[in-house]
Amino acid sequence: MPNGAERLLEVLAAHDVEVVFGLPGVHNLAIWEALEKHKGIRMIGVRHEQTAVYAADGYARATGRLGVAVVTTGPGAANTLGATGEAWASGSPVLVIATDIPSTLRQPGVYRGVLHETRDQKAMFLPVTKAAFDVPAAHELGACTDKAVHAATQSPHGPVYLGVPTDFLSAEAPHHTPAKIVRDHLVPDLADAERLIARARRPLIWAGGGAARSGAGAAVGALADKLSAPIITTYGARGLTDSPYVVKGPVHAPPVGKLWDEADLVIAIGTDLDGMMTQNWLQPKPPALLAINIDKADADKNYPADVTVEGDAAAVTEALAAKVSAKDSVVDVDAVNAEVRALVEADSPEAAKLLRALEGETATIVADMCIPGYWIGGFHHVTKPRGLAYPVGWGTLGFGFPAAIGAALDGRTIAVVGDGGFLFACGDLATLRQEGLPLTIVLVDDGGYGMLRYDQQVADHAISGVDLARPDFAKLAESFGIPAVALDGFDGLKEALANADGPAMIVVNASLKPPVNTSPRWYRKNAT
Ligand SMILES: Cc1ncc(C[n+]2csc(CCOP(=O)(O)OP(=O)(O)O)c2C)c(N)n1
Ligand SMILES: [Mg+2]
Repeated sequence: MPNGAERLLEVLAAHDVEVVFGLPGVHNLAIWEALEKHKGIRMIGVRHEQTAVYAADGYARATGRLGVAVVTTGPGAANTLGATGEAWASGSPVLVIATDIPSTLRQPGVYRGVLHETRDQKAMFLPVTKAAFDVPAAHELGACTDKAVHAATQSPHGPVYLGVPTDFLSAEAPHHTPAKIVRDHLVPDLADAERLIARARRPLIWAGGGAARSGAGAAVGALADKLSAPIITTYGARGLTDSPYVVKGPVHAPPVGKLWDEADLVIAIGTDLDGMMTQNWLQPKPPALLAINIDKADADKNYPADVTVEGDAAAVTEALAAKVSAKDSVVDVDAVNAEVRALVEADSPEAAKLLRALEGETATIVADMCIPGYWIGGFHHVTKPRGLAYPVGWGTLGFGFPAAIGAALDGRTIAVVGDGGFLFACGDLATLRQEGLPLTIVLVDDGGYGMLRYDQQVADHAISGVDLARPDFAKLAESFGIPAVALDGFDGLKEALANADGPAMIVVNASLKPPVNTSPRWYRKNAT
């Protein structure tokens, strides 16, 4: 009979998993042995466990599929927590499989000093996962893996922890027939929603990550068409639809924010209207709010909804678009977009050059929590669904490069990172080289933690701890066998991107001012 490790892979393969990201340890080695037999699954060996989960997350965001990470017990599992938290806050379908100490050596509640032992490894993951499971017995390994995959991939998506005592991987494990994942397309009664829309003269559509994950782009475009309603996309929904009603800028830019203020109905689709988008809820409560969300609690936790439609964003929006009557156009979206472009040019000509270099880019872009990343998150017009991954969920610096490794499994990818965040996972240049992935790193070197330097300036603090010694990044990349060029400013960036093929790094020496979508520049202020 196959062992636990083989059963684990069998269940993953039955759920169409083709790639996993991992780092071996003595406890999980049976999985590498099983991979030798199971040629259908590709293991991308990474250089730190944070990368295993970031890459799984980047893969999940780029493809919409399950991202899987395999790590070892104790410190290996703990090393994934920042990345797991980012996947959790961004609702990414990620499965973190970590081994645990042998079940035979465990004394519940007692730390005995077994190699890699943690008193309660699963407990570390509870606050940063949608669900966490410990496999209770070897014969339940298949069923438990199946349950974990279901939890991660069933809406609302999220990361799931699966803890496997190491001895179960080599024990006999009976066959388990995985259950098919079925998506719930049921559309509830829409009468209340229709009434709310019928009354509105100036509706606004606000689409979030849930809309993107359910593939609601066409439906959202159709609804906007019908209602002549502008569409504001959150960071998690950039590129959702190519509808001409999409506003090409963040709601933190006053001409876009005005659309919210002047709307008499906001139709919020697959979004929780979070603090990062709404300037910590300083956007006023809209006169009417219609929320469409698979998770009712998520739908109106931040702004009370007049009507909540609980269901799949794509299915509900499509049905609604078919039912509502057409409305006349009240908002000139092209004029708003022109205003936004002018604002960027006036605010930061250098940032405008960065954005121009990326205009029309068809590669997937993965941005880090760096100033160029904030500009891209706010102002880059993304040309395809899932075309931008950005760690706004948890604000996780160090996401950009390792998540891009996962995204690059799906095709050409550009990681935009700063000199500070890149060093979090620079060892994974070795992974990039080893796997030969189509990933170009655009590293903007401003001599340190530029965003924090700005925070210190506006707070009138001393400039301290933010100017950093850096390596010669181009030489660093070249030492891994990755070709690199260095530019002064963004002028040559478009050409350098066009010339980059396979693993590559472009170092840009430049310093940008943070954009209006970063919190120190939010324009809405508390009345106090
Ligand atoms: C895990 C984590 N640690 C620290 C921070 C705080 N932080 C946000 S931006 C930033 C500076 C990033 O520097 P760099 O990558 O060079 O980008 P820059 O701001 O210079 O463009 C820091 C330290 C964070 N968001 N996440
Ligand atoms: Mg920097």
